[in-house]
Amino acid sequence: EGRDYSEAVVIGTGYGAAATALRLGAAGVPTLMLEMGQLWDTASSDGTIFPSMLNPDKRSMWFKTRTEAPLATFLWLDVINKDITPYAGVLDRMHFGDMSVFVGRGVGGGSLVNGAMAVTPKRSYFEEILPEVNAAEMYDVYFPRANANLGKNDIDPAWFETCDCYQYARVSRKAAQNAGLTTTFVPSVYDFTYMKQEETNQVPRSALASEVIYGNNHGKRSLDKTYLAAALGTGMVTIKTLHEVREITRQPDGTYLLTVRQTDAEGNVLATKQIGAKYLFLGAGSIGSTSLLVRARETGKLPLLGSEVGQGWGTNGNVMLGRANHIWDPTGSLQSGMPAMGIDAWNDPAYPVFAEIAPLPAGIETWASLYLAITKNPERGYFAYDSATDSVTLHWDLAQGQRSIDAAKNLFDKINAANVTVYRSDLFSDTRTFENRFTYHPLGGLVLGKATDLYGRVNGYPNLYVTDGSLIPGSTGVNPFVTITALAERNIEHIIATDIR
Ligand code: FAE
Repeated sequence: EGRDYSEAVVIGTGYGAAATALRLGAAGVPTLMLEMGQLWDTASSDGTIFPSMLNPDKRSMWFKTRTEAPLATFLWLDVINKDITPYAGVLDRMHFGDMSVFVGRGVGGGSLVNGAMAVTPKRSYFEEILPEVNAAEMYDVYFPRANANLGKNDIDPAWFETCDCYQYARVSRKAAQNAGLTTTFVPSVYDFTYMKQEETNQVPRSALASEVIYGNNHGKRSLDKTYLAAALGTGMVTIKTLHEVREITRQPDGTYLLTVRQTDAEGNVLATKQIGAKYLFLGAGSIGSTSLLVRARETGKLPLLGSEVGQGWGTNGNVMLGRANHIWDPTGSLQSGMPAMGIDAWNDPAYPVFAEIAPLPAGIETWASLYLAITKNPERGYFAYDSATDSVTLHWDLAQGQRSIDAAKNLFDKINAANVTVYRSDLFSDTRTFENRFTYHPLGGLVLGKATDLYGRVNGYPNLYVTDGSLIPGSTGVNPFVTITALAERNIEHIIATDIR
């Protein structure tokens, strides 16, 4: 096989990777992005790029024989998941013992499948989790820069009060207010102007057609439409899809050499390539980037990597739960798949919680209110190499999630008491009311200031950088992509000025 070389290589095309590639391209640095998933820009024979959640097909998930939606059941019935053909679909669910992790696969990473909530963390909490980062600079420069480039927009509050598709959020707001709690609007990178037109049927529906976790056909400003489009626009950035980085080594001249597997969308291996880089940026996400470096250390390919590589992983305290509403409080059969409101109980002294009011877009009345609670949980997992299977696994015990359940229970017991309502126990395959065996928000593994210096430079390896969610120490207190993007903006500005130019 021929050997390719690019001055800069970025692994992955998620938030950290996309911000990094744009700045490298704008600085005139030839940059190659390697993405294991597909480019999602072509409609299938049914006229859509992505399938809806109500009728998933092979495009929905990454090489599975059956879909694995977060809600396993409804009225304990296995009506949610469907058999599918294994394929390079857009949503992956990776299983590690007691924990499974949802991630996006494709050009745009998590931006293709996520709920588009664009939340800037509370400054006091950001200062707590990353005390060595200059918070004034982050809040004056990099958070605004990230939000502007991501296309953050705010809902029209008057429309929120009257539209059908947020009745579910208004019902949950009322229940929270009855318990004396505070709710807040959540900004989005889904275009609220488009959503308004969906409600009145002026445009094809997407958020209002049960499209979220398997992709949105319209309305969403995913990274392929924002950062990555701008990066390609510099003329210096190229993206290779269905290219999975398998191995990283360093050459005697100090450049990096990647072993990359090219496949087709059915998973057949087309080629194994060697690709060289002077500057190598890891943007494969918390699980992807950490796995690459843990394996490189344990197999002797990058032996100088330290013991902090693979430590400090957290779930952002994710817990999902449902409440049953009274018959006179319907949540509506039309629900926007993009959340627009949260319950802000982060100031609770014992149990800080920021709970997203989530949709349950079943297309029928369910009398259920769904939530994704983000809690403050100090427990951390770690990654280890298993030589028998030559793979890296995440270690997280179910017991480590208890603190998150306690926090969610503390909040939602108050809401149930004030409204004389109960939890739903039919949603998570058995009768449990709190589901914390998965996370949408994997964070950490290559923590800033521990596995790397304070700008994401990997300790021991010049010109090797981490740009993604693995830098964040397990928690941001809110949905993480704005934090990941802003930190990447901060780091790459410094690295271009100091190391590259
Ligand atoms: P990420 O976006 O995961 O991108 C990594 C990319 O690297 C992916 O495209 C991978 O396919 C690719 N990759 C991995 N390994 C390799 C390899 N070896 N070779 C080549 N390519 C590779 O990384 N966050 C919010 O802030 N708001 C939300 O509303 C929200 N909702 C979510 C809903 C769902 C269903 C999910 C799954 C996540 C949600 N998140 C949300 C989390 C958010 O999407 C996530 O924190 C970011 O996408 C993480 O960004 P990274 O840059 O770390």
